[in-house]
Amino acid sequence: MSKSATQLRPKTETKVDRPRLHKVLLFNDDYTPRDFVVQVLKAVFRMNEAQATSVMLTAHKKGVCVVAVLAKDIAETKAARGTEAGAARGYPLRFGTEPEE
Ligand code: TYC
Repeated sequence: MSKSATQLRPKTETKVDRPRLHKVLLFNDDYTPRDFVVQVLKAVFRMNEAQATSVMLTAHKKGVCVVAVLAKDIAETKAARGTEAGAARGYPLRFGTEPEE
């Protein structure tokens, strides 16, 4: 009696790690105009005016604010776009990323 194909086939458990999420952080500075920060948040992170204003004010008051929690590559791309948008206008606006938990 031969073993069935199912028994012969090596057991292949596919344990895929869930992609780790990264926080996008917005850092305060003394030079970037508030309105410009709001514009960048709306354009890059698809926030509405109220959301963008709230995030900008939190960064302004506390020094830093979590903008979004995203897959690593998307978080890094959006952080870079935000920082580049500021640099293109001569502002020191800075976004960063860090792994969540
Ligand atoms: N602090 C800036 C100002 O008073 C505004 C600002 C807010 C800049 C948040 C950066 O992440 C920031 N013009």
